[in-house]
Amino acid sequence: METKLPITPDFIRDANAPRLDALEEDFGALGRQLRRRGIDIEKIERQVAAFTVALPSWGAGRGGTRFAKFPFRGAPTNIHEKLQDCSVIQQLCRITPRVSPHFPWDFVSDYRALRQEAAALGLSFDAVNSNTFQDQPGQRHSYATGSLTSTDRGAREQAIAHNIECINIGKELGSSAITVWLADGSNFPGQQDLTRAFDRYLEATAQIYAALPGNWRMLLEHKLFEPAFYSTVLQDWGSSILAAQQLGPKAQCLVDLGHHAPNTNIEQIVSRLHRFGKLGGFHFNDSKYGDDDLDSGAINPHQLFLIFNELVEAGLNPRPGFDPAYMIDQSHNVTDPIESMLSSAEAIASAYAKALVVDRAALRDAQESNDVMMAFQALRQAYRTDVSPIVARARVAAGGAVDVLAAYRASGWRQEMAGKRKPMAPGTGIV
Ligand code: LRH
Ligand code: MN
Repeated sequence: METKLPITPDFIRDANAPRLDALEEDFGALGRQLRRRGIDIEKIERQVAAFTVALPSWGAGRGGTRFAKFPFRGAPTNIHEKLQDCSVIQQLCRITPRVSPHFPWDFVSDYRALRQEAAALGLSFDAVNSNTFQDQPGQRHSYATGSLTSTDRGAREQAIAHNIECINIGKELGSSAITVWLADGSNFPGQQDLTRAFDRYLEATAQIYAALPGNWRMLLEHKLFEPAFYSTVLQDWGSSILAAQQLGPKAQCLVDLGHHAPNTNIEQIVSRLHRFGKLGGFHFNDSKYGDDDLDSGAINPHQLFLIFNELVEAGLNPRPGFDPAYMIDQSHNVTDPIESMLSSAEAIASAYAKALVVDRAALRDAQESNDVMMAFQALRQAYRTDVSPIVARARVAAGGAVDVLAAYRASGWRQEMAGKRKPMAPGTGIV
């Protein structure tokens, strides 16, 4: 297969050349610091090099809110252009080799061709996302009062059929999971019977579950509120794990970091879901108030570290089916989406690397002996460790850039696309 990568490897090599000595110096210094702590930096670098996170196709475009969405020049407006931009991100950071598509936003006529197109750009496809939270032109049954949980049988069957269509598309794309997030819920007390709505959810998802190929997973994505503002059918991890246990082993829970009440202890939810073998994956982002879909690690990098601390513990104590799908899910309303996803991938890999340098023996001893301060300090020492030389060196070894943002800006990619791509239309909403 002829590869046509957006940025030439020579460009990246030339961009790196003046930065390599400093990187080696910083890596060496960190290596000596970690060796004093009994930690082998090469081992950490190998683990970081093996880490990957998927990009959301919808994150490559301009995001917006109900109030407005502000176009920018060179924005991608279809899946082909979004794959090009995702390839730029992968070329520079080397930890985002997969794209999670969303349907019908990414509908095309030939999915085999799309799979080959992605492969030529160094990309493959992660979990597919269904969409029964918007009505499409000419749609027979509206989702205004629900989709899989609607009291209208026609709407339920239409939503089930759409999810099965997404699975069939995913099979052609080489995916092995479907993420199901529902907007279904109510805005008024009494509007919906809370129990019957959940029963309809279980019935409808069971039909989607039955259509899953042997090796596929169904990732249930809970969310506390929005667009429903009184009750959401799958509102939290409790409802999600009950549904996943009822559905069967192929059903697991997906944790979108923005889908919880402020100050929720999300790392504890991660530990609970893992304990019962239902930790299926993540939508990484950050938030200060609601489902703000801000860049990962931009608001609360400590929470991201604590989540990866639980994931490292989970990796040391695996349960059946422990293979979380790591994906980003963000809305880029004011930044260049490529820069935001480069910055987010760095933040996510850094949180993982910090969790890998936790002195687990010291932590365990302090926990068992209730030495509260030393237990906290075992995590804090790792959190304040600047692991960026490890993340950068692993990236360069894989053909990426030392300084991803500097390399991206020097590439002139966005300006080049501004000259080639049709302008995006102003509007509102997430895509
Ligand atoms: C819902 C959600 C879901 C996606 C959508 C784009 O808030 O997190 O994962 O389908 O954003
Ligand atoms: Mn999400």
